[in-house]
Amino acid sequence: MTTTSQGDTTTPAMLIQHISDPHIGAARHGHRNPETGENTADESVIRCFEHAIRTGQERGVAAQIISGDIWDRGTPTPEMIARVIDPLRESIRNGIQVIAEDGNHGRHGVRPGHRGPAELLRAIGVTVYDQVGMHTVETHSGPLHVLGVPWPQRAVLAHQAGVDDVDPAQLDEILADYLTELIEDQMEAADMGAGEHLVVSSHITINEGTLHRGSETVVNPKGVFEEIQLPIEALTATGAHYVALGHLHEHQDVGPRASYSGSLDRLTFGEAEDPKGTLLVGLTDADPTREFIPTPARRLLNLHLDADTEPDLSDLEPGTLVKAHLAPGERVVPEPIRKTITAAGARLVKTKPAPMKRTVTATKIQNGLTLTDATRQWAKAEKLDSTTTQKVLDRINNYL
Ligand SMILES: [Mn+2]
Repeated sequence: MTTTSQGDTTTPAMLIQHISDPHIGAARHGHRNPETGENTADESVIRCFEHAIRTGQERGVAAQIISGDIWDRGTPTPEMIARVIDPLRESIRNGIQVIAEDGNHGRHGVRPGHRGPAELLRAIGVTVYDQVGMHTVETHSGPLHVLGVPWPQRAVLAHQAGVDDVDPAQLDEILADYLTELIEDQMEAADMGAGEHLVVSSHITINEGTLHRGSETVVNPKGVFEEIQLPIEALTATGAHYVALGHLHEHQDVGPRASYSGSLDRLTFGEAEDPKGTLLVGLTDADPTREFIPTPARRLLNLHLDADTEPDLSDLEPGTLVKAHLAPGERVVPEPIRKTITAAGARLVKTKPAPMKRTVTATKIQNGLTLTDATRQWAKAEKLDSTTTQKVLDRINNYL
C-alpha cells in the first residue's frame, strides 16, 4: 500500500473508495483453465473486482464509487452480471452506498434509449447515474453528494442540446460548453449543508497533454472518436472535495483533488509494468488523502528477444503471460526459450515479429538517367558505403 499523495493533516471526515474500469468479461489473452473450465482472463478480472470490493468492505468505507466500464461490453452474459451483483449486494448489506455508471463499454451494443447493464444494479440498491445529475446518499458517516457526469458521447449530447447544422470543427467546443453549463446548473440547484462532502464521478477524458491512456485505446479503439473531452477545471470548479475519474486505464492523479484510479487488471501488454488497484479516499475540508490499494492483477511480461536473444528467465513466476518480441528474421520463439517459459509455469500468449527489413526505397529517379547513375542515386539514398555501391554496380554491369 502506498499513499500517492497526502492531503491536509485534518482527520478524514469520511472514507470512500474509488473504483474504475473493472471490465468484467474482458477475455483478452485468456485461455481455458483446465481445472475450472473458465476463461483465465475472466477469472482474473473477477478476482480483481472481488478483491477491490472486499477491501472496501473490510476498511469500512462509507461509499464505493465505480466510475464506469464495470463490464467490458453492453451485453454481458447473465453469469458476468451475477459476478458483479453478488459482491455489490454484500456491500449494500454492510451499509455501504454504491454509486455507478455504465461508461462507454457499458453502452456498446445497447440501442439508444435502452438501458445499459449498470441500470440492472438499481434493483439491488445501487445509485446509477445516466445523465448529469446530483445524487445525495445517506452514508454511515453522514450525507454524501455525488455529482454524476456520465461518459460524454458526442451524438447523445448533440441530440440533447438540440445541436444541428453547425460547423463540425466547432461541434466539440459547443458540446463542451453545453456540458459545462449542465454541471454549473446542477451546482446552482444543489442543496448542500455546511461541512457536507461533494464528489464528482465521471467516465471521461480530461484534455491534458500529460495524461496516459493506458489500455483504454487498445481495448476500445473506436470509443475515443465518439466522445468529447473536458478540461479538468470543468469538474473541479464545482468545489468538489474529490473528482473520481474513470476511462483512462493508467492510475494517475490530476492535481490535488482528482484522480484516475485506473483499471483493476492489466488488460493489454502495454500496461505490463503498471500498478493496478483502487483508491481509498479520505474526504476532508481541504485536499483529500489518497491511498492506493493494489489488486491481484495478472502478471504480464514483454520478452524482448529483439534486444536480447538469450534473456535471463530465472525470475519468471508461474502464471505469467508472456508476449515475445522476436529478433529480426525470426519467425518463431526459439525452442529452448519456449521450454523455459513452460517449465516455469508461465505461458506464451503472443508473438510479435520484428518489422520487415526495408529492402527497396522509392527514390525519385529522373527520366533520361543511365542505369549506372540511377543506381548511384539509389545507393546514396540508401546510405550505402562506397565499397557496397561499387559491388552493386559491378553486379549490374555483369548483366548489361
Ligand atoms: Mn475502460
